[in-house]
Amino acid sequence: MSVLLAIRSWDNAPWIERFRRVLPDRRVLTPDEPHSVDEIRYIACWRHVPGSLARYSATRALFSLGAGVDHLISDRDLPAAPIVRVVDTDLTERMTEWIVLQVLAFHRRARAYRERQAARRWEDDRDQPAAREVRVGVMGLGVLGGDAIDKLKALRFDVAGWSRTPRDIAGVPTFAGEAGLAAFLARTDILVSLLPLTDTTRGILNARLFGMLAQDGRLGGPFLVNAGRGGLQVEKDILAALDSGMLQGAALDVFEAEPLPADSPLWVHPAVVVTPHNSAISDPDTIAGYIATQIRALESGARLRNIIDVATGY
Ligand code: NDP
Ligand code: OXD
Repeated sequence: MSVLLAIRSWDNAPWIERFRRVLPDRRVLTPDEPHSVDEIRYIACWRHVPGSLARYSATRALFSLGAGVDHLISDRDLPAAPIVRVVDTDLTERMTEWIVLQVLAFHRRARAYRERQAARRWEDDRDQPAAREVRVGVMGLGVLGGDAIDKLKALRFDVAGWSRTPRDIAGVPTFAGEAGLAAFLARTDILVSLLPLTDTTRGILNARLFGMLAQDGRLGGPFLVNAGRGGLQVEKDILAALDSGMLQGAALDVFEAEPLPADSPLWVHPAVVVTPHNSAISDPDTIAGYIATQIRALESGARLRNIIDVATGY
């Protein structure tokens, strides 16, 4: 009944310590510790080495240590076990903080005021619109998109949402699928992406899509906020759209290649905000507790929660 922690690109130590604390009755180990393949019943992973998990055929559940599972299901060679993702209030609220921060910064022209301050220029914008005059479009109406919408609505932004299948959200216009995309984009001044990376969403944030965003809004042109995945965005298209004025600014937490290469022009573009994929970190305390609860529930006969659908990819 051992638990394998297959983690790359994050520090292992806090995870091992937390998992051992919440599951004191079993072995918690990393792939490089001596173990037998048959003792592993659960695997918790973040960007594991592709192909390295297939041999654990006694696995009862594969847990992603994040909300996204693209890092897991891009590996076609996994043990046949359900894949469970993180759904956690702590993670959700962290994400909403980041989204609200970026939306407010674009709405309240943070960049312009930083530049004016640097030049000691006392100049205000009498045409600052109110939040209710600014249209925010959220792509992805799942756990994260839903919470972001609630908080943006509380600030009185004019919010709409887009998802794969039709969703009803009280007081929010919603659009679905390819058929609803154009109408959704045409009423969007700040586009917020909280989509998962799947075969269908890869590269969706591209020149064609930027060209469909509203150009008649109170902010003088559209902005992009992406915290979904870097694979959703075409970075050369973002840069070209910023340079041509098709986009006014972009706040990006995720990138085609991570860490963002030192020579990426995104680092120095004045209209781009870069954060290092930390808009919503996975907190070892809460996530180890969440996974331990799931393991205990499964072993006492209950069903796992938050299993992803491999067919849709999220
Ligand atoms: P959910 O699975 O709860 O929601 C996904 C949403 O995306 C759903 O509304 C779904 O539509 C929609 N969607 C999926 N495919 C499409 C499509 N082809 N067209 C339109 N809409 C689509 O995910 P979460 O909200 O929990 O998380 C979203 C993503 O955020 C994660 O997959 C991850 O990549 C990213 N993330 C990033 C973090 C970071 O630190 N930067 C941290 C955590 C997550 P429908 O409602 O119809 O199913
Ligand atoms: C996640 C992430 O998917 O941190 O949770 O990106």
